[in-house]
Amino acid sequence: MDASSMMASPKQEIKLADYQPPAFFIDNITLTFKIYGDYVDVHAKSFIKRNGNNTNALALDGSPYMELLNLSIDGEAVDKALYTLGGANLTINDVPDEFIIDITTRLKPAENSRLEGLYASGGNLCTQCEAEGFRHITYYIDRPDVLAVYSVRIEADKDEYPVLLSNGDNTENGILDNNRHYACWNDPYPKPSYLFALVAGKLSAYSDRYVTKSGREVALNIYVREPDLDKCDYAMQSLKRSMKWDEDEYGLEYDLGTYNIVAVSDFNMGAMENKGLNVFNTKYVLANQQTATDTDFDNVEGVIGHEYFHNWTGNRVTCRDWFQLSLKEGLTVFRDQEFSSDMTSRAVKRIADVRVLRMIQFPEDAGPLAHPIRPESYVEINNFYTATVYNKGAEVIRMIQALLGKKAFNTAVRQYLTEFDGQAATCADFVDVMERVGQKDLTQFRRWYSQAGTPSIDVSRKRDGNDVILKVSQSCMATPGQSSKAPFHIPFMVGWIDKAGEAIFPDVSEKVNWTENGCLLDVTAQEQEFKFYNVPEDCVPSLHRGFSAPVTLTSDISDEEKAFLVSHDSDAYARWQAIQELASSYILNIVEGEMSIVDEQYQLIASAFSTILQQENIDLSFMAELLTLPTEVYLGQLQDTLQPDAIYDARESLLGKLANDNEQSINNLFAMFKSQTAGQTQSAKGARRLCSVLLSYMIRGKSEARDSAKEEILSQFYKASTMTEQLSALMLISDSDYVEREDVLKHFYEQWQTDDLVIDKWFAVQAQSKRLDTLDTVKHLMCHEAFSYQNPNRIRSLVSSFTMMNQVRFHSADGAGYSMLSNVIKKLDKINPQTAARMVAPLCRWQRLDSIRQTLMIDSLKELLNVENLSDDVRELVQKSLQ
Ligand code: B3K
Ligand code: ZN
Repeated sequence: MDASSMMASPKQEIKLADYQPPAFFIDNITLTFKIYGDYVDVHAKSFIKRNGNNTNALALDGSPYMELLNLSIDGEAVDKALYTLGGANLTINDVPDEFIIDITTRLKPAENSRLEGLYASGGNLCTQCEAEGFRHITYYIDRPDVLAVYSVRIEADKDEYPVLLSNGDNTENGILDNNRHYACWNDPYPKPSYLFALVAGKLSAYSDRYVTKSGREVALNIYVREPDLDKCDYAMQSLKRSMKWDEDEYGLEYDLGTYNIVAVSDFNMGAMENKGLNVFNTKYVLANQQTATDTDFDNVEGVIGHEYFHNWTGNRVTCRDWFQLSLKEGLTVFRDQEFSSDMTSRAVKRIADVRVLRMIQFPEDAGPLAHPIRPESYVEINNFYTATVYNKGAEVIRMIQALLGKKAFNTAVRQYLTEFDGQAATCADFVDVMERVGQKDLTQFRRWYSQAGTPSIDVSRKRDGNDVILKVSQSCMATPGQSSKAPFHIPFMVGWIDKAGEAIFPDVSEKVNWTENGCLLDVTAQEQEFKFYNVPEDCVPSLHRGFSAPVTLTSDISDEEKAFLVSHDSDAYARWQAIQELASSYILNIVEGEMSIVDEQYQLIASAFSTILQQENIDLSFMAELLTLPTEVYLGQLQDTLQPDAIYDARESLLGKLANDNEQSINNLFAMFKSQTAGQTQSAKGARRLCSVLLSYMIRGKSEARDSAKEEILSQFYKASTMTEQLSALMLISDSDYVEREDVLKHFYEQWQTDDLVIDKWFAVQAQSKRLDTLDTVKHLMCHEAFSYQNPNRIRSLVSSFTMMNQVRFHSADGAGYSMLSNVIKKLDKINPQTAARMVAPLCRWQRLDSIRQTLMIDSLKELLNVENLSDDVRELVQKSLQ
């Protein structure tokens, strides 16, 4: 079936302001899945009750991808005259106030390349129902404020589908005729349809158990293909750590006897929190040191934690409607970030989260697709699983925590979960509880939910005798539909460092509390002054500590003061930010030809850099962060008009200068830590990370040094005992013009060709290469036997790695990168519109480019609009970006 040609008319925009409670509720549903060779019959028996005394017809959501075999109400077949079956819904007139409806549908999972609803992956069957996938399984009131108790029976051939899983606990299993068997599952917790899941296939379980705080035993299983069983342990340990962390931190225990996770290779997103039966992209489950990098391990832990934490924030308390998505996603991202911080390094995790926000969310907030964390309208909800809803949403929760204090915040979260348990709530419900329990006025703070755009803060200083006044002003750029913004309530963390490098804690004009992290200023007005009393001369303020709000900052802090902060600030984020700002300013000055100040700036950077290289007793991962220059994408955002080539060149020249001027200390440090890279401890991980950054400098040193770095890299590639080391060598080689390059890439492919996740890395590494021929390589790789449009991981590893992580080559001046992307989107849209839509964003940022590139990008977008039967998913984004 061609997906798009079957769709009815284009979807209409849905508005938050139009929300109406459902006309009917479904309290209970019993589903029977009969799985046969090339189809599945689904029988759904639902108990339906009218909500109040409306006189509406029963409107059920459906889809053109299923066949209706039977429809009866209270045991009687429904007369054809009483219902209308459109492409995507079923309306039944004259239904009673309470009744049982029986619906049988037939599905063809093997034909489902959209990967929503019931589909096949590697011969197994699985489901993805969030946001609106359940309507592809049966006709239903497919919205999150309809919560039902689900009982599921699955029947299938014993040999083809030995494992049969659904939500909740397994209640019965048995044998049927014709080599078939069945399994029954019951989930006692009422849930919306988006949390339904079913898996059937040939899978092996990696099992363990967990005893909850109150002594209940939970069976834990991770289901994978048999050969992958040796890659499940880290995910299992992460799951157990998550369960313990949620008990310790929020007093939240798991509530069923079973927690199942299934890993599948074909998945649109990272993972899905279905109650008691999470379905995961293999990328976030399978990991051992030979095949997964340290970053992969961190991602596994983060995503396992994220889905587990949804059991309370999302499942026990769900969302009233999809506009409230950040209620569960922002809060759960915040929880997984905190979990990962507690398991690893808080400083490094915070920096990683800030990087993601700046690389993905800030550009989104500054472009034509900007929307508040609680959007006001959408055409295709799948387009709103964005960095804004997720990551800015998490920052908003983090600000609430800062305003309330951690203790009161945790109490308030527990109170929210108690009050709304078993219900579908709104963001406003959440903030109301925070305000009441935390006893903090959040009236103005609520604007974070309704106003889009990244606020900018500017800070300047004025000395007044012994005192210093910080003048803080805020503004926020216009975003689509919001030309002017009311001021935000911004928690702004500030500290002071004296000239000896020690923290001081002066009294402040406003009522604030000092903690060891600094003092939190309530920035609420467009312009505001804060007076700090008795601040000695030469003290330097440390601003925006811990990245206390998702804003950009400018200030009158001089380059010398920034260099001082790099060496002396006790706040890790502020230290890192200070060196980032120095390096950014230098690189942009080079780009702009502001040569008069760059020498002086370079001296400051070089001395800060050498101080970092010499620092002892420092977390090595953090040291690696401090030595990593701002990315090209970040630098580009600081320009009014992006100059991709000039940024690349200037950044390269700074890397080269630093490599040359610090050759000896870089080599020494490398030699020292190279021997400490074995194992999976935090310090071994840190040593690997640091060595990888040091190598990236070593290859840019003087020619002799470069030769020995090359030897080092080639030997690291061939001898590596971990994927982290092998891949970091491969990335440098892939970027190079070494004669060995082709052999190395071939070797890697042959070494790993049976491991899909490693082959994804092989594609990604080539797509990220800064070589001039990379676009040709990408096009060439699209014809490779291992490339497939059907598998989202593969598409992302080749195409998105290029379009999102290779700024200089994607924006090649002839527009070839843009037409490549638009051709991929066209083709993919027919197969998997959701994944196609997730690739559109790089083209939408055309306003940021020069006029020649703008025209080329707009042409590529317009070409997409001309595609016959373009999906709602892609059309919504393209249209918005051309408005
Ligand atoms: N809730 C899912 C995302 C579903 C995406 C649907 N397009 C994963 C997560 O955030 O945990
Ligand atoms: Zn989530």
